Amino acid sequence: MVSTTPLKTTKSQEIFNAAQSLMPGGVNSPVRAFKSVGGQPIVFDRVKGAYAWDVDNNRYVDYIGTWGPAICGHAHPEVLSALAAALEKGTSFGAPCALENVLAEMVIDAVPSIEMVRFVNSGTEACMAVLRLMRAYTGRNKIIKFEGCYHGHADMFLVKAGSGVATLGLPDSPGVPKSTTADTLTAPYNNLEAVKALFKQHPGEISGVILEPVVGNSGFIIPDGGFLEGLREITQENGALLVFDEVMTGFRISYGGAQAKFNVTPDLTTLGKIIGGGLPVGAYGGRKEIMEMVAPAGPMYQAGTLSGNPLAMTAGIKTLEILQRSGTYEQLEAITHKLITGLLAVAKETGHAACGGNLSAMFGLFFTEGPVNSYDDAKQSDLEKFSRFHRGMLEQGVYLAPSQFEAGFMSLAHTEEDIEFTLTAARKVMSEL
Ligand code: KE4
Repeated sequence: MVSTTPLKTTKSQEIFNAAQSLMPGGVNSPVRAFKSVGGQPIVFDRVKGAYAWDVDNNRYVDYIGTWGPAICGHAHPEVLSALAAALEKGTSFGAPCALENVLAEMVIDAVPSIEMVRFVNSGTEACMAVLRLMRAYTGRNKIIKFEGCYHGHADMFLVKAGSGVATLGLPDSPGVPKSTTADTLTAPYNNLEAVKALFKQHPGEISGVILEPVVGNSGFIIPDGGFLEGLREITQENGALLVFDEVMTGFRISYGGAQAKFNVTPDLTTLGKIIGGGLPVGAYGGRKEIMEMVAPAGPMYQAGTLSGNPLAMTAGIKTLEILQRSGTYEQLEAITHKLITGLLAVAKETGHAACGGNLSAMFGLFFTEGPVNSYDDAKQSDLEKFSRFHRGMLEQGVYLAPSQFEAGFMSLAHTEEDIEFTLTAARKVMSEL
């Protein structure tokens, strides 16, 4: 049923207003403040399966899934009961525990590039550490990242994606000294020539290339045929490392991540989100000879109080066990494809230029003819229309990422009825856009 009355969000507004004086922007992560789509964010009370309820008891079909971890559905009963049992033994040890071995073996078995892994507490931490490892292993300082790719909020990655083919990094944020980003080079995504030019300009200085093998942070952008293979060749030719940041794509694009899907094996990989099953976890891993540089096996220092804690390990183990079950990724591909093709059909029906797609349980939509192959293309799409679409869908009980420069996340809990509900809402909203 498509609702016609505006949402009652009194309690959300009260709580969010009070939060303004307590936390910067009233949030603990900027995207949650809805700045790029406008309007008041809703305050969650609880989540279950494919749904979220706000503090005014409005229900939403949730396509964010806490930004990826909830691929099995929110508050999965098997994950919750495993956590309840683990809680009896305490929340954190700060000492080795067998659960770390279990999750490490699962990750090593699943991800082609990973022979050894280190757990940390967020994707940002994983990317910070992998950058230090790239430099420690090669003895070189420069890195190449791509415009529109996000690797967490560590200084070296907060680089203004400059115009032109290749840009020496300019900090994106105050508080980041130019010296910190001077070694961060950027190139447009899907542009191998730009990468070759950088290696030509800086012979022997570039430690490696880091990228989202499928981009979720410029909106949803897939690699052109040959792009990932080309990066593999160029890095090998230049004695540099290839690093896939699979914090978002790991165990989502396939059980082995984007690297398994595209059959391109990087030297190092970062993970997060899904491997923590909703609790704080990140990880970095790769070839043993590289990973053995990490303390205390080697000289490269990295540490963390809560790294490998039993609760996060438990939630991650149970989540991967569920994902290992047969038919999982076929189900995710089928239902996500049904959603995105439905949304594109509704856009066409209601006269809006739109493009988009999915890879397994990750999807995206832009209001433009497309195709969208880079961050520059994404920025040309109709951002204002996206904001109105987002607000309209929220009013209809559908919770989409509050920024055009994010991706959508499907779960095993979403049903055909949820897709029909979403498409009915989209038809109403798009016909009024
Ligand atoms: P965290 O530090 O947020 O766990 O991970 C950083 C990170 C690293 N690499 C990739 C490819 C990522 O997508 C992320 C984090 N993703 C965002 C969503 N675009 C997290 C949501 C947020 O910032 O609140």
